[in-house]
Amino acid sequence: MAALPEPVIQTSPDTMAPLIPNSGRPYNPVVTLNGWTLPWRMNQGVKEFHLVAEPVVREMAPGFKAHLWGYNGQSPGPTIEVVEGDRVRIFVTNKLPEHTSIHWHGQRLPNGMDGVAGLNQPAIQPGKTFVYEFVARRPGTFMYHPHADEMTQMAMGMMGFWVTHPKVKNPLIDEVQRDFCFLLNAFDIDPGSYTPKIMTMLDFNLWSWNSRIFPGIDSLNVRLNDKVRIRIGNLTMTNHPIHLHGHEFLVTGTDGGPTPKSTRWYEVTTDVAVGQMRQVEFLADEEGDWAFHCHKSHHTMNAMGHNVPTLIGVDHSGLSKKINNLIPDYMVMGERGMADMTEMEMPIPDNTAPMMTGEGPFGSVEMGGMFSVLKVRRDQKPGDYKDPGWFKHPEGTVAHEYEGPLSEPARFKAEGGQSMPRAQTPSQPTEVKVRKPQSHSGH
Ligand SMILES: [Cu+2]
Repeated sequence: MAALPEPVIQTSPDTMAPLIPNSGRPYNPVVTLNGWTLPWRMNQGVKEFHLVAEPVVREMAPGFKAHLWGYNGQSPGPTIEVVEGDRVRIFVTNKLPEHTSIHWHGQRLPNGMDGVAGLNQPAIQPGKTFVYEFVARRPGTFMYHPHADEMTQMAMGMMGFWVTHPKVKNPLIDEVQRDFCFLLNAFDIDPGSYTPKIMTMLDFNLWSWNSRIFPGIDSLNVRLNDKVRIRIGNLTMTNHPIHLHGHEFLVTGTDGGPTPKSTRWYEVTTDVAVGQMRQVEFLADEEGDWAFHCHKSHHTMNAMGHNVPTLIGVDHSGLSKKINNLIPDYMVMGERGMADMTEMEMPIPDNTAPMMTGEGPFGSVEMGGMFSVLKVRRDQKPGDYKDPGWFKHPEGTVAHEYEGPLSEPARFKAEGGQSMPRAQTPSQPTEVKVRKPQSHSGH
């Protein structure tokens, strides 16, 4: 064991400052959202890292902790940053109760280093340490994750990010002032419990970025007119259309490396499919607090019961009172929409994140899950990643209530009945099935 580099353990879910390389080739380091970069040691020209696969406690949001599996104290594991051409040696110690392995997703490497247990190597048994060694041959955005009992180990949070910086100036890789990265991951943890349900295939209830959920995801803080790169890897079981407000970006890289310039066009949403990586770049030239989130609206919610009928527009006044005589705790949901739920402040089980929350400068943001904020500030210092607080809007630039007179809307006079002739046959009576509200634990 004397030859092993001592593992570095992280106990905090905070976004750590970029790790400026103090040995090896220089590069402009990334910032891992609610994460960190693994330090290394140089051993005769080889960059040596030590990953420890182990059970961890991850704070997914303030007040909500999950019992996950990860690396070096956290889920996801630390980001590994190297330079194109670096020879890399990674020691992997297994402190899990079952065997594991690590697959270096996207890398060019000798077949025996690819990490598929059974196919490329024997699995790493509990208590054992394996060594992987290869040259980081191409620059780009990568991930790592187990390739042994994969369903369990990924559902438990085992994964990490990998960035290979270019060795020399690459015509397809621009220099940027801010370079962020995070993984998309998802968990199914019942309200009030701590451990993910590993058999879940699709119906996850926690949609996270680096095992954090809004309002637990740190904001991306940049200086006005910074060139910004965001690298995203998807290790969930569904796709995520990632959407940025207030700016247009280019997809400058995928799993395969930098995209040719002829393939780039501006957009504000990019879909990241399962197992994919995307790199987006933009000029942060609009000051403000810009929402940045997955556009699937159920992915910006936290744990909730989904199997509830829609009651928007249904007048159930008086109904709860009648039912309350029979069931004292009965509550009707969402007569005007679901927003009421944020204000209801009903008691929730211990260790449960509220379904939609996050206090903004104008009230509740009514979000959860895969949501964060890009904060663009004139006075943010170069290289400073501190949260500048909420944006102070210049006078007269905030949407506000209109207080003038309201005129009657002019409706189109001949609405309907023109192009579609009425049915000649009398309509048949319709049969309606009434679904009774089902009971759900915790609601
Ligand atoms: Cu999503």
